[in-house]
Amino acid sequence: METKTLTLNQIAEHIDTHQVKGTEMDKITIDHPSLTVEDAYEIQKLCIDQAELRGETMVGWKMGLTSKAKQESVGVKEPIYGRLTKKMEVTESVLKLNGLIHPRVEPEIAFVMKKELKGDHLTPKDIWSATEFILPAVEIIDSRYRNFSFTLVDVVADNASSSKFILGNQAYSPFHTSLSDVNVTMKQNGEEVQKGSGAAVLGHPIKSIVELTRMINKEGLSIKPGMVILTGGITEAVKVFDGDDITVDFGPLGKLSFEVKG
Ligand code: 0L1
Ligand code: MG
Repeated sequence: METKTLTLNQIAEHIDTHQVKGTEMDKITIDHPSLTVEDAYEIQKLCIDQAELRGETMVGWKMGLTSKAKQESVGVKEPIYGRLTKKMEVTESVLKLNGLIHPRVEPEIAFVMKKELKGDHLTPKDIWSATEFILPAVEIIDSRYRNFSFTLVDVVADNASSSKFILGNQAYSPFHTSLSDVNVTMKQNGEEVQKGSGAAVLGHPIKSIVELTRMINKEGLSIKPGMVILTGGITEAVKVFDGDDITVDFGPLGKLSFEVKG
Protein backbone atom coordinates (compact mmCIF):
# COMPACT_ATOMS: atom_id res chain seq x y z
CA MET A 1 0.00 0.00 0.00
CA GLU A 2 1.29 3.49 -0.83
CA THR A 3 2.45 5.61 2.12
CA LYS A 4 -0.34 8.19 1.74
CA THR A 5 -3.08 5.52 1.57
CA LEU A 6 -1.56 3.85 4.61
CA THR A 7 -1.55 7.16 6.47
CA LEU A 8 -5.19 7.92 5.60
CA ASN A 9 -6.19 4.44 6.77
CA GLN A 10 -4.30 4.87 10.03
CA ILE A 11 -5.87 8.28 10.68
CA ALA A 12 -9.33 6.86 9.91
CA GLU A 13 -8.75 4.02 12.38
CA HIS A 14 -7.69 6.56 15.01
CA ILE A 15 -10.77 8.77 14.46
CA ASP A 16 -13.11 5.77 14.28
CA THR A 17 -11.88 4.59 17.69
CA HIS A 18 -12.68 7.99 19.23
CA GLN A 19 -16.08 8.11 17.50
CA VAL A 20 -16.99 4.66 18.80
CA LYS A 21 -15.75 5.25 22.35
CA GLY A 22 -16.96 8.86 22.50
CA THR A 23 -13.59 10.18 23.65
CA GLU A 24 -11.78 13.43 22.91
CA MET A 25 -8.73 13.64 20.67
CA ASP A 26 -6.20 16.20 19.42
CA LYS A 27 -6.66 17.73 15.98
CA ILE A 28 -5.30 15.38 13.31
CA THR A 29 -3.77 18.38 11.51
CA ILE A 30 -1.27 18.80 14.36
CA ASP A 31 0.56 15.61 13.33
CA HIS A 32 -0.50 15.73 9.66
CA PRO A 33 -0.39 19.40 8.56
CA SER A 34 -0.25 18.58 4.83
CA LEU A 35 -3.63 16.83 4.69
CA THR A 36 -6.01 18.33 2.12
CA VAL A 37 -9.81 18.65 2.26
CA GLU A 38 -9.99 15.83 -0.32
CA ASP A 39 -7.90 13.64 2.01
CA ALA A 40 -10.29 14.54 4.84
CA TYR A 41 -13.33 13.38 2.84
CA GLU A 42 -11.46 10.15 2.06
CA ILE A 43 -10.78 9.67 5.80
CA GLN A 44 -14.48 10.34 6.53
CA LYS A 45 -15.44 7.64 4.02
CA LEU A 46 -12.90 5.17 5.45
CA CYS A 47 -14.43 5.69 8.93
CA ILE A 48 -17.89 4.88 7.57
CA ASP A 49 -16.44 1.81 5.83
CA GLN A 50 -15.24 0.70 9.29
CA ALA A 51 -18.71 1.29 10.74
CA GLU A 52 -20.28 -0.72 7.92
CA LEU A 53 -17.87 -3.59 8.61
CA ARG A 54 -19.28 -3.59 12.17
CA GLY A 55 -22.79 -3.96 10.73
CA GLU A 56 -23.88 -0.32 10.66
CA THR A 57 -25.82 0.96 7.65
CA MET A 58 -25.49 4.33 5.98
CA VAL A 59 -28.95 5.90 5.83
CA GLY A 60 -28.25 9.40 4.61
CA TRP A 61 -26.22 12.57 4.52
CA LYS A 62 -25.94 15.77 6.50
CA MET A 63 -24.92 19.22 5.41
CA GLY A 64 -22.95 21.35 7.86
CA LEU A 65 -21.58 24.88 7.99
CA THR A 66 -24.62 26.06 6.02
CA SER A 67 -24.97 29.38 7.82
CA LYS A 68 -22.73 32.43 7.35
CA ALA A 69 -21.98 32.51 11.09
CA LYS A 70 -20.73 28.89 11.16
CA GLN A 71 -18.73 29.31 7.95
CA GLU A 72 -17.03 32.37 9.45
CA SER A 73 -16.26 30.47 12.67
CA VAL A 74 -14.23 27.92 10.65
CA GLY A 75 -12.97 30.50 8.12
CA VAL A 76 -14.61 28.93 5.04
CA LYS A 77 -17.07 30.05 2.39
CA GLU A 78 -18.60 26.67 1.57
CA PRO A 79 -20.64 24.11 3.46
CA ILE A 80 -19.39 20.61 4.20
CA TYR A 81 -21.09 17.23 4.25
CA GLY A 82 -21.11 14.19 6.49
CA ARG A 83 -22.58 10.70 6.49
CA LEU A 84 -25.43 9.40 8.68
CA THR A 85 -25.81 5.83 9.88
CA LYS A 86 -28.86 4.04 11.25
CA LYS A 87 -27.19 3.80 14.67
CA MET A 88 -27.08 7.60 14.92
CA GLU A 89 -30.86 7.89 14.84
CA VAL A 90 -32.50 8.45 18.25
CA THR A 91 -35.92 6.84 17.96
CA GLU A 92 -37.30 7.63 21.42
CA SER A 93 -37.76 11.12 22.84
CA VAL A 94 -34.71 10.68 25.05
CA LEU A 95 -31.16 11.70 24.17
CA LYS A 96 -28.79 9.59 26.28
CA LEU A 97 -25.51 11.32 27.10
CA ASN A 98 -23.69 8.03 27.53
CA GLY A 99 -20.96 7.88 24.83
CA LEU A 100 -21.20 11.57 24.00
CA ILE A 101 -18.51 14.16 24.82
CA HIS A 102 -19.88 17.73 24.63
CA PRO A 103 -23.09 17.49 22.58
CA ARG A 104 -24.87 20.45 21.04
CA VAL A 105 -28.27 20.40 19.39
CA GLU A 106 -29.59 22.32 16.41
CA PRO A 107 -32.96 22.33 14.62
CA GLU A 108 -32.96 21.29 10.98
CA ILE A 109 -35.33 20.34 8.18
CA ALA A 110 -34.87 16.78 6.94
CA PHE A 111 -35.72 15.57 3.44
CA VAL A 112 -36.42 11.93 2.59
CA MET A 113 -35.92 11.05 -1.07
CA LYS A 114 -37.95 8.74 -3.26
CA LYS A 115 -35.67 8.86 -6.33
CA GLU A 116 -31.93 8.75 -6.81
CA LEU A 117 -30.27 12.16 -7.14
CA LYS A 118 -27.04 12.17 -9.08
CA GLY A 119 -25.33 14.88 -11.08
CA ASP A 120 -23.33 18.04 -11.17
CA HIS A 121 -26.01 20.43 -12.36
CA LEU A 122 -29.18 19.46 -10.52
CA THR A 123 -31.71 22.23 -9.88
CA PRO A 124 -34.19 22.86 -7.04
CA LYS A 125 -36.88 21.46 -9.37
CA ASP A 126 -34.96 18.16 -9.67
CA ILE A 127 -34.71 17.95 -5.87
CA TRP A 128 -38.40 18.73 -5.28
CA SER A 129 -39.53 16.10 -7.75
CA ALA A 130 -37.29 13.48 -6.10
CA THR A 131 -38.51 14.27 -2.55
CA GLU A 132 -40.90 11.86 -0.82
CA PHE A 133 -41.55 13.97 2.29
CA ILE A 134 -39.94 16.36 4.76
CA LEU A 135 -39.67 16.17 8.55
CA PRO A 136 -38.74 18.51 11.37
CA ALA A 137 -35.47 17.26 12.86
CA VAL A 138 -32.81 17.93 15.45
CA GLU A 139 -29.16 17.15 14.84
CA ILE A 140 -26.89 16.40 17.79
CA ILE A 141 -23.35 17.39 16.86
CA ASP A 142 -20.48 16.21 19.05
CA SER A 143 -17.02 16.97 17.73
CA ARG A 144 -14.45 14.46 18.88
CA TYR A 145 -11.88 17.31 19.03
CA ARG A 146 -10.94 18.84 22.35
CA ASN A 147 -12.94 21.99 23.11
CA PHE A 148 -14.91 21.63 19.84
CA SER A 149 -11.90 23.29 18.19
CA PHE A 150 -10.84 22.28 14.67
CA THR A 151 -9.81 23.34 11.17
CA LEU A 152 -11.82 22.54 8.05
CA VAL A 153 -9.71 19.42 7.38
CA ASP A 154 -10.15 18.18 10.96
CA VAL A 155 -13.93 18.58 11.02
CA VAL A 156 -14.48 16.99 7.59
CA ALA A 157 -12.41 13.96 8.62
CA ASP A 158 -14.47 13.70 11.83
CA ASN A 159 -17.66 13.27 9.76
CA ALA A 160 -18.65 16.93 10.11
CA SER A 161 -19.18 16.39 13.87
CA SER A 162 -22.08 13.98 13.16
CA SER A 163 -23.21 12.14 16.26
CA LYS A 164 -26.99 11.60 16.54
CA PHE A 165 -30.19 12.85 14.98
CA ILE A 166 -33.86 12.86 15.88
CA LEU A 167 -36.65 12.97 13.30
CA GLY A 168 -40.15 14.26 14.06
CA ASN A 169 -43.04 11.77 14.02
CA GLN A 170 -45.14 13.76 11.56
CA ALA A 171 -44.03 13.86 7.93
CA TYR A 172 -45.14 16.70 5.64
CA SER A 173 -45.54 17.17 1.94
CA PRO A 174 -42.50 19.06 0.56
CA PHE A 175 -45.03 21.64 -0.66
CA HIS A 176 -46.76 22.10 2.70
CA THR A 177 -45.19 25.47 3.35
CA SER A 178 -42.40 27.73 2.13
CA LEU A 179 -39.34 26.33 3.91
CA SER A 180 -37.31 29.54 3.82
CA ASP A 181 -40.11 31.26 5.76
CA VAL A 182 -40.49 28.62 8.49
CA ASN A 183 -39.77 30.29 11.82
CA VAL A 184 -38.20 28.05 14.44
CA THR A 185 -37.77 28.61 18.17
CA MET A 186 -35.87 26.33 20.52
CA LYS A 187 -36.62 26.18 24.24
CA GLN A 188 -34.35 24.65 26.87
CA ASN A 189 -36.18 23.91 30.12
CA GLY A 190 -38.99 26.26 29.07
CA GLU A 191 -36.72 29.20 28.26
CA GLU A 192 -36.30 30.36 24.65
CA VAL A 193 -32.62 29.95 23.79
CA GLN A 194 -32.53 30.19 19.99
CA LYS A 195 -34.67 31.31 17.11
CA GLY A 196 -34.18 31.44 13.36
CA SER A 197 -35.78 30.80 10.00
CA GLY A 198 -35.32 28.29 7.20
CA ALA A 199 -33.61 31.01 5.16
CA ALA A 200 -30.58 30.65 7.48
CA VAL A 201 -29.77 27.44 5.57
CA LEU A 202 -28.02 28.78 2.45
CA GLY A 203 -31.06 31.01 1.79
CA HIS A 204 -33.36 27.98 1.46
CA PRO A 205 -32.86 24.36 2.63
CA ILE A 206 -33.40 23.04 -0.92
CA LYS A 207 -30.13 24.76 -1.90
CA SER A 208 -28.35 22.64 0.65
CA ILE A 209 -29.35 19.48 -1.23
CA VAL A 210 -28.43 21.01 -4.60
CA GLU A 211 -25.00 21.70 -3.11
CA LEU A 212 -24.73 18.21 -1.58
CA THR A 213 -25.41 16.53 -4.93
CA ARG A 214 -22.76 18.70 -6.56
CA MET A 215 -20.19 17.94 -3.85
CA ILE A 216 -20.69 14.17 -3.71
CA ASN A 217 -20.88 13.91 -7.50
CA LYS A 218 -17.17 14.80 -7.50
CA GLU A 219 -16.62 11.41 -5.81
CA GLY A 220 -19.03 9.68 -8.22
CA LEU A 221 -21.61 9.36 -5.42
CA SER A 222 -25.36 9.93 -5.37
CA ILE A 223 -28.24 10.26 -2.91
CA LYS A 224 -30.11 6.96 -2.97
CA PRO A 225 -33.89 6.53 -2.70
CA GLY A 226 -35.04 6.32 0.94
CA MET A 227 -32.09 8.31 2.23
CA VAL A 228 -32.56 11.12 4.74
CA ILE A 229 -30.77 14.45 4.37
CA LEU A 230 -30.27 16.87 7.23
CA THR A 231 -30.08 20.18 5.42
CA GLY A 232 -28.28 22.29 8.07
CA GLY A 233 -28.77 24.16 11.32
CA ILE A 234 -31.53 26.78 11.34
CA THR A 235 -30.17 28.31 14.55
CA GLU A 236 -26.91 28.22 16.45
CA ALA A 237 -26.26 24.89 18.18
CA VAL A 238 -27.01 24.77 21.92
CA LYS A 239 -25.03 22.83 24.55
CA VAL A 240 -27.20 20.29 26.38
CA PHE A 241 -26.87 18.74 29.83
CA ASP A 242 -28.33 15.91 31.91
CA GLY A 243 -31.95 16.68 32.82
CA ASP A 244 -32.58 19.20 30.02
CA ASP A 245 -35.96 19.33 28.39
CA ILE A 246 -35.70 20.58 24.78
CA THR A 247 -38.69 21.67 22.70
CA VAL A 248 -38.37 22.98 19.17
CA ASP A 249 -41.34 24.73 17.59
CA PHE A 250 -41.15 24.53 13.79
CA GLY A 251 -44.34 26.58 13.23
CA PRO A 252 -46.25 24.96 10.34
CA LEU A 253 -44.10 21.82 10.69
CA GLY A 254 -45.16 21.17 14.30
CA LYS A 255 -43.08 20.63 17.44
CA LEU A 256 -40.33 18.20 18.38
CA SER A 257 -39.47 17.58 22.04
CA PHE A 258 -37.01 15.39 23.87
CA GLU A 259 -35.35 14.93 27.24
CA VAL A 260 -31.62 14.69 27.86
CA LYS A 261 -30.51 11.98 30.29
CA GLY A 262 -27.11 11.02 31.62
O1 0L1 B 1 -23.95 20.47 11.39
C1 0L1 B 1 -23.13 21.41 11.40
O2 0L1 B 1 -23.34 22.51 10.88
C2 0L1 B 1 -21.81 21.18 12.11
C3 0L1 B 1 -20.73 21.07 11.12
C4 0L1 B 1 -19.39 20.99 11.81
C5 0L1 B 1 -19.01 22.21 12.58
C6 0L1 B 1 -19.41 22.09 14.01
O3 0L1 B 1 -19.22 21.03 14.61
O4 0L1 B 1 -19.90 23.08 14.55
MG1 MG C 1 -26.17 20.31 11.54
